[in-house]
Amino acid sequence: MLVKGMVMGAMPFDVAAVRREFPILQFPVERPVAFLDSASTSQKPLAVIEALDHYYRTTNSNVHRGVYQLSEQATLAFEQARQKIATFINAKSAREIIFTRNTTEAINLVAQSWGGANLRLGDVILISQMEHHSNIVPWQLIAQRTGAVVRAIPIDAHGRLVLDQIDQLMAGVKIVAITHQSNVLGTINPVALLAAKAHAVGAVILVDGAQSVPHMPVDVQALDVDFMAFSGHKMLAPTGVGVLWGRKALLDAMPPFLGGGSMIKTVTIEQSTYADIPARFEAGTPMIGEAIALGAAVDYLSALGMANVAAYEHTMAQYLLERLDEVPGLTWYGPPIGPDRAAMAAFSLEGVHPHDVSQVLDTEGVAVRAGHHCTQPLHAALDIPASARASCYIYNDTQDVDRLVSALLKVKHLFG
Ligand code: C6P
Repeated sequence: MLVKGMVMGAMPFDVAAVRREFPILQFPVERPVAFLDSASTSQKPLAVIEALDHYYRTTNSNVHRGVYQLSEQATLAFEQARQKIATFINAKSAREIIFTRNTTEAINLVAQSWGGANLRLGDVILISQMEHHSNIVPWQLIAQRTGAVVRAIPIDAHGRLVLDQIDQLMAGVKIVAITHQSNVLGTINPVALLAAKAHAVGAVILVDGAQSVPHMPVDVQALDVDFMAFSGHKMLAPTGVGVLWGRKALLDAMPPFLGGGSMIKTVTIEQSTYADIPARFEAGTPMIGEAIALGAAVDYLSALGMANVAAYEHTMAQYLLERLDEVPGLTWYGPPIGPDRAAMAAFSLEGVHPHDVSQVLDTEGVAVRAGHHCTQPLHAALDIPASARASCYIYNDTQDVDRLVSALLKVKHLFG
């Protein structure tokens, strides 16, 4: 299927061809799954599966250690993946790319390392009401250690940040830690504006890119942010690998997060000196095959073109919201369709618990997530204990959404 809304002059987005690249979407053969839970984790294309397989069949060995051929090949492939990721987000240098386990670890790294070195009693850490727990709890932990306080930007009825009072909210702020795209509301936040506000008061800004980097072009220099955290598994790569990007000058000045092998220059029983970045923040044997496979995922996404991915997903967002409007008693959350709305929708179905919704959808071969999606403060602000959530990616088509809506009508019927 070719879709409208593609970038001028670019190849049209052929979702049928994309779907064929994902083996899991062909199973079970009688009724392949309508996978609408990519905000949780994405499916993997053959190119990524094969990159991981190829690494273990041909190259497996430790990196930065051996002076034998296999180890040198593994090191080269690992460092090439780092360079691909740097190019993907327009980092100035591959040295600014730190491999972590996931977004969560990347944010904890900044909170503990940068926060431990820079936060003092009464300093403010500015987050928002729509943050994932991964961008709340690490800040609470460092606030407890340093005496800093956590403040949150509220959200409005459409699930957008309330920015009228932003200048007042910026008073005393040392770091802004904000999600680029909400994993529940689908809101795309104005991070460039928040970066300017942060810098105007001498603060730095960390962006939680877990839901943005997989879905849209992200240019860390154009956004003028200081740190960006994201997870490989949400952008077609395996689990176990994530990324922290940081400005070189900031990373250079930060103390280690974890201690161990690879992150040192010299060690005596009394003390150690530390390696330069990125090694300083990569203690122990890293996730080598996974990082290489993340490089393959970046190649795959780059070949599609991130502007094309974003344009296609915008058409899916529109279709999803329009079709959900047809289900009686359904309320979806987040902004209406527009440039700040992603292709996902968390929703409530009147009189039916989200877990029951999800279970009945599952019997129809439709996979959605139910619960609080690691955003309890957001659900408290929405005044609901939980929600069901459908989220799209490059391999979802309108038929997946049609199956979702038919199954939701069945849920309505079942629960009267
Ligand atoms: N959200 C979801 O279903 P990790 O687990 O470290 O890879 O990603 C954490 C994370 C951080 N920020 C945002 C905005 C996220 O959406 C997530 C992960 C998943 O919504 C799993 S809870």
